[in-house]
Amino acid sequence: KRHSVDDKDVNQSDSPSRGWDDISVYNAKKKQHAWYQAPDGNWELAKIISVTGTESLISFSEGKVCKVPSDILLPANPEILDGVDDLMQLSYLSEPSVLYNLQYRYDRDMIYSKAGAVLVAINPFKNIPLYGKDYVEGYKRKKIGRPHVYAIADIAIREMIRDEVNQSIVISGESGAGKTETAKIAMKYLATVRGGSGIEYEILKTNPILEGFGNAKTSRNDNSSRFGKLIDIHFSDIGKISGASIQTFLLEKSRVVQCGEGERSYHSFYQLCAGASPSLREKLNLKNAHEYKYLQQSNCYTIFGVDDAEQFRIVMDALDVVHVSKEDQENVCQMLAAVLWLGNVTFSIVDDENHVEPVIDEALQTVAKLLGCQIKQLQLTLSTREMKVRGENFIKKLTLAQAIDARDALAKSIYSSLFDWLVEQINKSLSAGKRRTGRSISILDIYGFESFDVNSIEQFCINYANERLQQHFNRHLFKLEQEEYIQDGIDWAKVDFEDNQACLSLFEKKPLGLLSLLDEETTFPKATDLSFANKLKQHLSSHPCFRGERGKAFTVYHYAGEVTYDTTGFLEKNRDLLRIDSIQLLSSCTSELPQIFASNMLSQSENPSVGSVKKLGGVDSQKLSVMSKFKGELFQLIQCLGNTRSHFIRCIKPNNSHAPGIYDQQLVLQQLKCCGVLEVVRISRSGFPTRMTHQKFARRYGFLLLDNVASRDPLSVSVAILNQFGILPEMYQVGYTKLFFRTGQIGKLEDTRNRTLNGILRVQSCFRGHKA
Ligand code: AOV
Ligand code: MG
Repeated sequence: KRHSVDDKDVNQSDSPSRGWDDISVYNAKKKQHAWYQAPDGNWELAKIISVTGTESLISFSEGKVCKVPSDILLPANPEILDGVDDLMQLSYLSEPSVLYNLQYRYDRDMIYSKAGAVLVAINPFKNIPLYGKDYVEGYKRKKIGRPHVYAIADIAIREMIRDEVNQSIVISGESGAGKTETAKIAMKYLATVRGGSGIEYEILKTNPILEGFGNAKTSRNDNSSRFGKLIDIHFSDIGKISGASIQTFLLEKSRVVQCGEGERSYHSFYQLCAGASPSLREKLNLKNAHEYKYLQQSNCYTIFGVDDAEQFRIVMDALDVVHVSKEDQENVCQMLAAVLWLGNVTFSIVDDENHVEPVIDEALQTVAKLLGCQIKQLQLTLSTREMKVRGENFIKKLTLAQAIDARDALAKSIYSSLFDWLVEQINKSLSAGKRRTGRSISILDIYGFESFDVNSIEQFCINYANERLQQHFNRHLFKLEQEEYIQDGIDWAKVDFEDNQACLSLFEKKPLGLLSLLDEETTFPKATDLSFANKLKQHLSSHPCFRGERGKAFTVYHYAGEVTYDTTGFLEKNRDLLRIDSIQLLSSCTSELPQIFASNMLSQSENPSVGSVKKLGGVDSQKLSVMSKFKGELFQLIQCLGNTRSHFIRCIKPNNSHAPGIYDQQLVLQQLKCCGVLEVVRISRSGFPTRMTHQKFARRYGFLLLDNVASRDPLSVSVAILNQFGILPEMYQVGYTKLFFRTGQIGKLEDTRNRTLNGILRVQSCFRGHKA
């Protein structure tokens, strides 16, 4: 197969403009440059030496020559277009042209490019001198016009003020692509140009806190965010930052109790172990990181170039800034230590039915002390489960595996409650006493599309979220396009467009969609992962975006590619029962935070804080599952974004070794596809992507006209050119101010123009030669 992008679309489409390759408008010609795809999938630039019949002889820069079928070549852009700021300026918007242009720029440290309205940011994996005061000034004063995060942030501010419309900056990309760094760069710009009251300083300080508690070293990023984040930055009437609020999504709880080889749990644990003062260590009975079982399992304690002790101080200072008292800071540390010690709790078998009880040792005693609960009560929570059967309560004793589950569940719920509590404190501080004017810029830093060898409910949630965001993205950009067409009086019906609604309905349809069926199985007592998988196959097999797989798996055709999900653990993880035993234990604690956690958990399980969840999710609030909670949050998020004007930044990771200067074509291509950049290009290609004002067009090509044009207006000159060159009527449209062309059309005119100009130059140099 020659190209991997949108094959499906290309084949399904009957519109001539929809194909990716524009074969219809490209004839291989001698001396032209063209793209050739090598067997390894990489594209190489070649020069056409000769064309015979359906074959072309091509040569590569290293001197190699070969004969290939002409129709597998793609046209290359003229050199003059090398490294243009905006991919849409390319005459041929093919896959290799896009890849090459981005690489050309990346090699020159121009990591930011535009794809129409979208900013593409390629992670440099090194410090590049594009930031700081001078650049901020440059963008603020509009002295620099090159694509940049600063430019996006600046447009957001201007449009918010000018149009009185709230703005959002939506950042996506895969793990390690640079989303969080980009979000910080945008925040810093806003703080620098629109700060003043001091609150911007507080806002910036939320970063080390959220990263400390919500980021971890993974195999793909030493500082990987394990949650999604939306920060709304509020502005006063005079356009100065007046406050902010933060919303987080789906913290990865499982990392607290387990993580893979070479990865780490949350930074906060290592920071505490490395940075706590001697008196705090004594109070918390704190040991070194490698003495805690939860941290031992991955055999990785440090991150190259990171000083956890120093980070601890930075986080504590940041907590000062957002008005978390010293006492509360100590409470936070106490909870971290309690989680670490919980992991060290061990069990011994106490009867001949393999029931266990926790061993009363230093670990159990320390946990009880840190939480402020009775040892007896803690023991009970970790070794029994209260069950309700036919209205009657009874106590079930736990086996070792069940007890470990209970212990880990407690650790996870303490940690995620702690995270939520911190976010709440930050929000209190950032909004304290500030009057809201309603103007805001929101920045969304959210996990991108994921596809691994084995995909579980986490990927299912994340990819569903991306599917939703993608629709927002498509519709938004499409609307922008549409507006421009309509403004210029162009016939809009000639542009066809298709979005990912089908895949979204696969998820959301009621009662027979993925989410409804998952929730239904989750509440069904006898259901198993297998019965869930079978149910999906039974009801959804005819859906175009679904395919049943053997055993417990199923495949979804996402906009970014197909992903096979393994349903193992889906039901259990979706249930994530707010174990009433944990809540009881925490509410019996004398320490302050556990009590707050318990009441928050209770209120969450009884009446979901988000009233609209019930309405939107349609699920019994008593049994609010992880998925329906997430779906509710996601709907709210999309609704919020829908009320803003969005600006999109797509972060791209150029290689998997986190090294500067390496550009892996296939990896970049895959991401351009996943984050919708190629889709933007496709949407644009499906319309009339090349635009030029009548004046410019007449100026540029008017001299090619055979009859005299001096006296005519730009529009009639333009029309004369179009006629003379036989540009087919379906290939262009004439707007009030601009001409709109289908992709590739301008290339033809450029060819003629260049040939003519070269001819003139040759004649001139001939003359000069004669004179000399
Ligand atoms: P992510 O947010 O997209 O991943 P990060 O923003 O954490 O990725 O970036 C990963 C690393 O790339 C950073 O720690 C920096 O070392 C480097 N980096 C990113 N952007 C820049 C930049 N503009 N200049 C210099 N270095 C940069 V994840 O949170 O894992 O999805 O879950
Ligand atoms: Mg991140």
